[in-house]
Amino acid sequence: MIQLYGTPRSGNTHKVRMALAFLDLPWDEQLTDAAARQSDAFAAITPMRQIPVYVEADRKLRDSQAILTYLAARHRPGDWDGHTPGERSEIALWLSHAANEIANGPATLRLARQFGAVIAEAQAQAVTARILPVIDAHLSDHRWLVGDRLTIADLAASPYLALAGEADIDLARWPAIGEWTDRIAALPGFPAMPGWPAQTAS
Ligand SMILES: N[C@@H](CCC(=O)N[C@@H](CS)C(=O)NCC(=O)O)C(=O)O
Repeated sequence: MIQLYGTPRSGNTHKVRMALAFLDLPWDEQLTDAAARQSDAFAAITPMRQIPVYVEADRKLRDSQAILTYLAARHRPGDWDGHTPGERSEIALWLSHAANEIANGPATLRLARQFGAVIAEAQAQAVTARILPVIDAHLSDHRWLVGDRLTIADLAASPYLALAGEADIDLARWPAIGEWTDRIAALPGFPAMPGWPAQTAS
C-alpha cells in the first residue's frame, strides 16, 4: 500500500493526494505535523524533513513535483506528462512555476497568514503580483494549463492558487484562475481539501 506522509492543509501534499485519487490508487495517509517532521524517524525517511513523501515498497520519493512526475510516467504516460516535446516543455514550465513563483508568492503569504511564519512580505507580494496575471491571462483562453486535458501541470500549480483566499489574495481580480480551480474541484474523485472553494468532494 502506498504511504503518503503529509497533512490535510498542506497544498504540496494535496498535489499528490489529487493524483492518487484521480488515478484511483489506494493509499494510506501518515499524518506528519510540524512535531513529527522534527523526529529522527522522519529524518530517516527524508533528509529534508519536508512533506509530502511518497513511499511504496522500497521506493521513497520526496518533493511534490517529483512525485507527480513519477506517477504520471508510471500510470498516465503522455496523457499527464506530455505527448510531444512541446507539451513536455510546457509542463516543465508549470512545474517550475509551482516550485518557484507560486511557492514563493501565494504559498508563502498563506504560510504567514495561516501558520504565523515570518516571511519577507514585500518580496512574497512582488512575486505574487508578477505571477498571477501571467497565469490568469493564460487560463483566460485555455481550460487547462497544457493541452486540452488535465495534466500534472494543473495538479502542481493549482492548490496554492485555490487557497489564495487563505493568503488574503482576492481572486476576484483573477477570475480565470478561480474558474480553473473550480473546474479541478468538480472532477470526479476530487479529494476534499480544507480551504479550497467550490469543491464537490467525493
Ligand atoms: N519542494 C517541496 C516543498 C515541500 C514543502 O515546503 N513542504 C512543507 C509543507 S507544505 C514543509 O514540509 N514545510 C516544513 C519545512 O520546510 O520545514 C515540494 O514541492 O514538495
